[in-house]
Amino acid sequence: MRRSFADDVRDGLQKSQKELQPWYFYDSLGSALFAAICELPEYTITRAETEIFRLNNTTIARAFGSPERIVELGSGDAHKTRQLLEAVITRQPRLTYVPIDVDGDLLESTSRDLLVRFPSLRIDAICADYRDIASLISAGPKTVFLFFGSSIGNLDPDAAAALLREIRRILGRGDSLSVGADLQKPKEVVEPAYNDALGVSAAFNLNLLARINRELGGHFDLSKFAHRAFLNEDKGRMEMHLVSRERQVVAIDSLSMQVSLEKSETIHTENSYKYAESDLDLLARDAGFAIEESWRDSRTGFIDMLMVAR
Ligand code: AVJ
Repeated sequence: MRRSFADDVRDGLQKSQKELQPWYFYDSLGSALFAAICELPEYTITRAETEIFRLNNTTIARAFGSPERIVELGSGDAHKTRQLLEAVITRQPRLTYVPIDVDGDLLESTSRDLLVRFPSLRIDAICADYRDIASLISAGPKTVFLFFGSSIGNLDPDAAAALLREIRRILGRGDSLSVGADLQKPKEVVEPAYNDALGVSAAFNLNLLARINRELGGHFDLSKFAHRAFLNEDKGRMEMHLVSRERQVVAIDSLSMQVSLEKSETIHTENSYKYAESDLDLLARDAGFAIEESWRDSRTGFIDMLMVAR
């Protein structure tokens, strides 16, 4: 089973390049900050995908065939998914939706909303890390997997490939997986999305330290850390870090741990890979899928793909 927040914080802060995993951004405050990021003019991903679903929801729903269940990895507030669910339910009232998310409160409120809006829908919500998919979902009825919003960008290429192979093992031949990915774009466009003028991305990043303070008895002084986000062109990814503004030692009570940071030392908190279309093709093929259809937004370079299990 997946390790705990405490274990991952302890391990991550003992590495030579300190790191915290991005799945821990999403406590209640973190989910709210992420929802705010989605509204920012600099952050294009959410609007791009919303446009794709608005223009193509009936086509996409038709391409799903007639699934018995739709499993969504990292469902969040399922805002964009609503339009798709609506299009699917119009074709076939009977459907089970299986949202998987690490934020239990959000999962519950979203599920309640959807049940009211779609009375014929059945929901089996799972509060978990979607990387444990193999132990959460068993093979069986005709299934469609959804992995939207460029969540795949958080995974290193090897981990992304492994996750897609696990999904493939659950699916039957002809079942599909729909993946949304942010395409490569110039530094001048992609960096501001993670360095917005309002400072919401900075707050989202710093909230990870605030969460350690709240849940693990940490003593991080947030004013002693700066938010840094930059495009790592060699690796094809945006990186987020928290930079120590001075040399400091921080106690985390419930881990009985002292964290020493040099001035300018960083804690690496997130990677967001930006894909080339050719990489996506390879990724799909290696995992046993074929990209049968894909939809791009009109302005920013975002793609939603329908990968069909071969
Ligand atoms: C939810 C992983 C797609 O990487 O763009 C937004 C998270 N991090 N701003 C992304 C995020 C900083 C987001 N994903």
